[in-house]
Amino acid sequence: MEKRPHLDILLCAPRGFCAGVDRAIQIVELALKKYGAPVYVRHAIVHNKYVVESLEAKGAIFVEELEEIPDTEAPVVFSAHGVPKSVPAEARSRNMFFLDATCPLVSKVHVEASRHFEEGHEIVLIGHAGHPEVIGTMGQLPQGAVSLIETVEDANRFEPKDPQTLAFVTQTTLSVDDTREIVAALRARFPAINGPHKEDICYATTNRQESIKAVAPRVEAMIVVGSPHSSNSQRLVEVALRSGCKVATLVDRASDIDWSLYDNLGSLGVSAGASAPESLVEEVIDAFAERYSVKVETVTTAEEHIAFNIPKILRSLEANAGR
Ligand code: 0JX
Ligand code: SF4
Repeated sequence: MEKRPHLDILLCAPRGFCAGVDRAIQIVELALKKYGAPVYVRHAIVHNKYVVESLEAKGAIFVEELEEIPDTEAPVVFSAHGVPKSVPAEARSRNMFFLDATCPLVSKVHVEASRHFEEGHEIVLIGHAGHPEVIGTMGQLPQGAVSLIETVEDANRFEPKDPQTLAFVTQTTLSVDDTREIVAALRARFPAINGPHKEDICYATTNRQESIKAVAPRVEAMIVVGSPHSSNSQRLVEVALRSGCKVATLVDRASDIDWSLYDNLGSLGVSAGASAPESLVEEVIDAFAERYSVKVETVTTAEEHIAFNIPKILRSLEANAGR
């Protein structure tokens, strides 16, 4: 039998599901258990194709806007990324039974933005145009109250109404390094700007980027498990490339691997975005194990022990789950 070549796999830890994703998926699953199908979900509960398809198979129906949902008594879940204020308002006006799966760390940014607004600050949001979290955060306040800044160039061009009453908030899944530069550009121009100590990037985003930084310089290639539209997963690929790894790709699952990139490999780094299930990481490692004789070493750069509460109305069921 042909001898398989050796491959060292360095597995990043932490990787994969964060507390906000875990909570959001549980909300849909518990709602399905408690109320039965269908459960409507506004926007992909998290940006992962496999998660969405698995929930669809259990009876979840995904829509982009509430207007796509017929008048119904079925629960309607808002995705982990958060929603503009107009969404719960519309749901209430239609007497919908809704469950909000917005990550508490995204809600925290909403609260911060609202506080700045009440204090009379002009608000800058650092984030990516069109992303649902950005739409949700901007939508906490009246139109025009929040200006979006995506790059250092935007920060250098930005003209506030009054530099003395400026405040900033950020998207939670940004590149830590890019955001540091944008914040520095804003602080240099507007020393009085109000904001968090560093930014609003969450613990999970920070930890996953840190672990990539530890692994990427040690390997010939990196694979990040995650869907193409997942912002935090895309950032992990960028971080790997910037950390000196020549080949870094995002794959939804093993069947998406472009094997021409992984010929004659001696070492590979593996990580996963905050919305990617661990089963798909295992699937990717197994696919390499079919071609290589693999040795897997986990590189741990942080420990995570965070969990978020499930909405009260679903909690009794959570305690009974698995019985
Ligand atoms: O595109 P994102 O990284 O914001 O979302 P994803 O991939 O669903 O990750 C989990 C949700 C993150 C919210 O902050
Ligand atoms: Fe919450 Fe961070 Fe996960 Fe987003 S990536 S859902 S902010 S914990």
